[in-house]
Amino acid sequence: MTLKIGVIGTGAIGQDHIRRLTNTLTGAEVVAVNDINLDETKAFVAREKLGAKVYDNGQELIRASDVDALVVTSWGPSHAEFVLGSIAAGKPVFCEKPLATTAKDARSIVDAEIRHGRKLVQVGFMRRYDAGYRMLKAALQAGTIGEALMVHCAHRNPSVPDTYTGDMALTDSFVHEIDVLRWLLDDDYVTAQVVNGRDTRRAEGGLRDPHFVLLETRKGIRIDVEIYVNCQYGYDIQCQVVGETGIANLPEPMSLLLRKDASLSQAILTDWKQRFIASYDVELQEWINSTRDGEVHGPTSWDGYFASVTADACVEAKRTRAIVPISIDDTPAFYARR
Ligand code: NAI
Ligand code: NAD
Ligand code: ISE
Repeated sequence: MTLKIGVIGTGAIGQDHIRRLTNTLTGAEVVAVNDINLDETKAFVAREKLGAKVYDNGQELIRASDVDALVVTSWGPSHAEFVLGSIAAGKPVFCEKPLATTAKDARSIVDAEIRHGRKLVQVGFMRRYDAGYRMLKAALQAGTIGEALMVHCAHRNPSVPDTYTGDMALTDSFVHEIDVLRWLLDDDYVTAQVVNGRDTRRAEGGLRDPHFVLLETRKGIRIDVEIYVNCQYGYDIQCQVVGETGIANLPEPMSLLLRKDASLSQAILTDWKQRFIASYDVELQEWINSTRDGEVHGPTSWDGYFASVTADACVEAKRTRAIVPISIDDTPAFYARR
């Protein structure tokens, strides 16, 4: 059976996901699309020669009888409304990160899903599907470097658009580290601290940039993450785990090592779309397959809620300059890790 998908939000990643669902992956067909920017959606559907029907209302698209499952790739603040709509319709939904822009909204999704009684939500934390992060996790599980003690990370974007404002470094970018490190270390966070240094002159509209975040886990592991979203030189994701008997680094993306013009050089990517291109494919193919089999298995709405609680704690830590506790209920049995 082909999974008939409705996509809400046809911006940067929405268009990318529609292309991969249509041209790269198997078992799915995009039959419906919606975006508040209707003209651009219609132009995109025509440009790509898609057979999808354009809806002028997201909730109407969710309820459409020929839509089996939803992909939500609209602006973050609109995610909660569409995920809740999908749960109310009893339809599986893949929602791009963040699940919601406040912990309160994320919690309402968790509660609605539990009331519904079956897992319907998967959150777009695609780094869990990245071959490099999977190698790191396998090494930790095999005890290759003993127990993890500290983790040093960097999340660098060359620049960000005007729509990137306020605390999005924490709620929109850092949220990837929040999820992937929790998965990597099989641990939860207990405190957060945020430090701002000297701001780059490239940061506009009152943005603070860069940030340092310090997290402490239940097991006592210390994590530091630099988030620098106007670094200019490239899109660069670093992760180094310091263990008792060695150090493991996230592999660099493959690229030619050049000896030329009296230089030894290696290109650095500049676009997040390229850096995790393979992970998005694996993530969405697994989502299609598990949805067709009856239950989604990827990052859950509980993972999305945990990420929102942690991001909210980081925003408070930034504002107060204090070490902020991260407290959350135990994982409900409904979301027990497989
Ligand atoms: P974008 O701004 O290019 O696209 C968002 C689209 O959503 C726009 O076309 C906008 O018109 C539409 N939209 C906003 N509110 C809507 C609503 N209420 N109903 C229907 N359409 C609505 O943004 P981008 O970069 O594509 O990001 C979209 C989402 O994907 C965000 O949640 C972002 O955090 C996430 N994302 C995830 C990435 C990843 O690596 N997993 C990478 C980039 C974005
Ligand atoms: P974007 O701004 O390019 O696209 C967002 C789209 O949503 C726009 O087309 C906008 O018109 C539409 N939109 C906004 N509100 C809407 C609404 N209420 N109803 C329908 N459409 C609406 O943004 P983007 O870069 O594509 O990001 C979209 C989402 O994807 C964000 O949540 C972002 O965090 C996430 N994202 C994830 C990754 C990742 O690596 N997983 C990368 C980029 C973006
Ligand atoms: C964007 O929304 C993403 O999700 C990218 O993966 C991230 O690196 C970037 O900082 C976000 O704005």
